[in-house]
Amino acid sequence: MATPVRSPTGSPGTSPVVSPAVADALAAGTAVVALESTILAHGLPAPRNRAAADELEAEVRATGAVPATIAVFDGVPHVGLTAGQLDRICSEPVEKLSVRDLGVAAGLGLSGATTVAATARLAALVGVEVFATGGLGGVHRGARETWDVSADLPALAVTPVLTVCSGVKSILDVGATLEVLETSSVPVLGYRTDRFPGFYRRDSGFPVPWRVESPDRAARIWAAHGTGSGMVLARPVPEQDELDEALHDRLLAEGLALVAERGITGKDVTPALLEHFHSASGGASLDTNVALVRANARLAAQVAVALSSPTSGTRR
Ligand code: PSU
Ligand code: MN
Repeated sequence: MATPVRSPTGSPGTSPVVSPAVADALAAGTAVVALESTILAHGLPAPRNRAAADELEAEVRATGAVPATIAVFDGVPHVGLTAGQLDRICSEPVEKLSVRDLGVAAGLGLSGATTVAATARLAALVGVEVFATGGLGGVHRGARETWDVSADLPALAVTPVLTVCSGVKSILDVGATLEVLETSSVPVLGYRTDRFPGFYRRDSGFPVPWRVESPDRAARIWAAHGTGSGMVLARPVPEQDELDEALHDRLLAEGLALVAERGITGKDVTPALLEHFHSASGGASLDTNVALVRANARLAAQVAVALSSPTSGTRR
């Protein structure tokens, strides 16, 4: 087992292994996009998750950037995975690792998928600035009693990474999540929208603080941000892939009731709700989910390319 070291950002853990393709790109100043693995291991069912893993990387490559999917194997974080490592994440029962779990995984030699929080942390550690995912974790409904607030929020507050996502799921308290992002000095930009996206739906019911029209503009804002906190670029699901509103509302009510009934808590809440959406919608939510992450991977790659372009003047 590798020797645990203190990372420069103060998190206990083990130095990440960077794949040759990602290391070359970073050395050359080529665009790199980090991709999350919890959506693969705990957000999408097999075998669709494995196909999605390839589709996401292909979207990034087709846009001219290098994909860096991130996960932990035998205690060691890896940035940029082999096909065999993607197979493991998508088929083996692996842990769900947030930032606090990285040191535990190192010490116990565990393998796991990384959440938004842990993926962003590891990306920042090796110098990857742009990250694509589906939805952020946030403040859960009923958090006033349960205190269930995703570690994604405090991580974005202190991690200099631009996260491209489709907002947050309506399984969360969207208003409270936006308030915490504001408190955390994390700017939230809507991509060609004035409404904060609600993952399966294009409009969560809340406005987005700022709007941008192009990847280049998002890259400029990111280059100027520079406070040490992260930034969120929220892209709504493509119109043709949006989940039907009535179906969405029914699945949400059922899912929330099911979690309460079964007494599901902690890190099992989000996967349980997602699983209910997928099984009870006959796969419709799955199509929506994959479509939005693919679109986010493409947009993230466009922003990363704009950042690394020698003529754009946006690279820090
Ligand atoms: N939101 C989604 N799909 C997901 C997740 C969030 O729409 O798969 C995953 C992400 O990895 C996120 C994590 O970081 O769930 C948040 O989990 P929790 O709520 O336990 O912090
Ligand atoms: Mn939680």
